[in-house]
Amino acid sequence: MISRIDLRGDALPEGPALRDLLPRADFDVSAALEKVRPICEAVHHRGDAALIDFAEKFDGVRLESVRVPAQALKEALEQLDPAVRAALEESVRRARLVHREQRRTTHTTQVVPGGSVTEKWVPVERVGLYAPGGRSVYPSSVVMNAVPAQEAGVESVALASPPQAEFGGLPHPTILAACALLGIDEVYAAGGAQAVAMFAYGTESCPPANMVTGPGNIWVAAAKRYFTGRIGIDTEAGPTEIAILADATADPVHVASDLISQAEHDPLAAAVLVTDSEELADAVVEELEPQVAATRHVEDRIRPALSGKQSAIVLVDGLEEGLRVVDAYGAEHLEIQTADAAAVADRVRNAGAIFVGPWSPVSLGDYAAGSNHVLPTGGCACHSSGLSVQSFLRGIHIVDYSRDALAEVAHHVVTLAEAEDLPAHGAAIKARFGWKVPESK
Ligand code: HSO
Ligand code: ZN
Repeated sequence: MISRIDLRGDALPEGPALRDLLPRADFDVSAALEKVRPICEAVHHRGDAALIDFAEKFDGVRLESVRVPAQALKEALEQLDPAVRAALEESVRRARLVHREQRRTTHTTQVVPGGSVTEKWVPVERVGLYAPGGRSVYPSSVVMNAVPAQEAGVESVALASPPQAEFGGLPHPTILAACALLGIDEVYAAGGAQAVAMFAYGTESCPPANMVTGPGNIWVAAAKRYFTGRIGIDTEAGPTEIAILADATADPVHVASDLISQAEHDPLAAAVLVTDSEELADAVVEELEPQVAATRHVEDRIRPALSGKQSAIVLVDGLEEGLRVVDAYGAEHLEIQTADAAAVADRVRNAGAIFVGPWSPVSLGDYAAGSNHVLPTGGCACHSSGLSVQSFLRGIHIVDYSRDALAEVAHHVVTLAEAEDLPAHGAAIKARFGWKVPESK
């Protein structure tokens, strides 16, 4: 059900060569770009009419309007299962605790007497959140996107989610209920690339947004790439990944269940176990079969995910090598199931989020740890972080120098301007001092 990659014996290769030995899904966003271009341009030129046509074509429902009426949001929350409501409320409460502490404060550096640089943190004005429909109806992802945006102080937060034929063309009721719970009252029934285009260009019913965040399928990822530069995005978000670094002390029952938990998302989801213990590897393989057989999304997602080329058990010579492997892989989620797990976790450099020890499974982080579950996939953890308050803020430098403070450094500015063959830059300084470079003190 899951392949093995045996890296024991020879020394591990360095950098990209090591990465090439590790499993990863094909998720070719650039190939999807050409397909989303006409969709995006149709929304540009025909606005709401294009969104309504795409809903009919892709979602099988003819909409009267793309904007979800306030009444539908209210009713969805009223009809939400009270246990789900309580769980979502706790998820929101914990996420707010963590994300509130990520807020940045304005800071002024007095560079010289009379010369200061202030860094002022300003939230993005308007953000469009995306919540998938179909196989992945995740109210938890509404929480994970909305909470950091709200804690950052974003004034205008709208959400789009695909229209569902079985709910009369509205997005899924749990998505609507989550919006109502979070105070998001501007919701659109739009899915896929066309929803991203709606936010990027704006339509008659939806004003344009400065940024789009949220998970989605390859079409959503491709549309985000199409609009990069015009709007801000979080990440392109590929299929979910779990890597587990485990030694002989790990419990194979936990390891197997955690691998399956993320394989449950998608046939392209990745489950990777890195271990120096062949006994653990064997015990996990033995555990997988009965646990897989006992769960729900077996044939459509879990089996293809575990047996796909993106998943494997990687055998290494020891913990040091294991750490090199997980760093080269840069997993979206990394569990550390070893002796002294906290110390091992502290040494990891590349991961979207790290889950320490036997009582911190990824499922906890998906819903209720307080951490964010919108995380970099596909190795992007080597250069990017997950969604946070910071994602929705811009740090603006405010430069304020007096005459004396400028005079003091003027000769350096003029010298560098000359060195770069940009004399007009230097002249902008000299013009302020009778066209002369002030004497340096
Ligand atoms: N593990 C997914 C998020 C999620 N899990 C939503 C359950 N619902 C990507 O981090
Ligand atoms: Zn998950």
